[in-house]
Amino acid sequence: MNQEKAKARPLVSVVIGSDSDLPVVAPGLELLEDWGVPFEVKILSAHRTPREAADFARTAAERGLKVIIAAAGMAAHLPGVLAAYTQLPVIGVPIASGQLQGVDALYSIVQMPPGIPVASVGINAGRNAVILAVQILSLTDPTWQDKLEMYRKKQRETVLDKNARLQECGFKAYLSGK
Ligand code: RP5
Repeated sequence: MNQEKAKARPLVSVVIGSDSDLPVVAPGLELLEDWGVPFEVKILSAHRTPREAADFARTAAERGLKVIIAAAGMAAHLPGVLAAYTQLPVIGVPIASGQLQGVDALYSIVQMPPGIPVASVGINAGRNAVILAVQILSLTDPTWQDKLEMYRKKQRETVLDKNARLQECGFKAYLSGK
């Protein structure tokens, strides 16, 4: 089963600008693994490996990919450069790094010129990028709808449990963990 999964053609590509971004996207990668979504993760830089980044994006659709998640920090041009070379949806994840801690990357990712859009999630919000990517996949494959529904159900139960505990013990005991 695991070997079959390993052979499956990736539907989602998670591209990071540097290996220093990997810890930030790791929770999202775990979610993809848990849900059994075929994915790949690559290090490609808009500035340090521009040719390889362009080649990746040019051939992404023909390799069967459906969505690209691109995470980068600082002058985060990676999502925009990839979007320039493909018509696949690109979701950008601004990474908190450098002196501006992700505000630079956020502005860089959201302020695409008209005609070449990139969807942006919040700073370091790799998990949200993955959920959005799977929502896109679910438009054409109901397999993923079940995973998304389960995830929402679990979130709902967690919040309701917390609220029940808060009502029962009051805010001071809740805060002290008693
Ligand atoms: C960006 O510059 C990367 O995405 C990373 O967030 C940041 C710093 O890169 P390293 O110097 O850690 O490789 O291109």
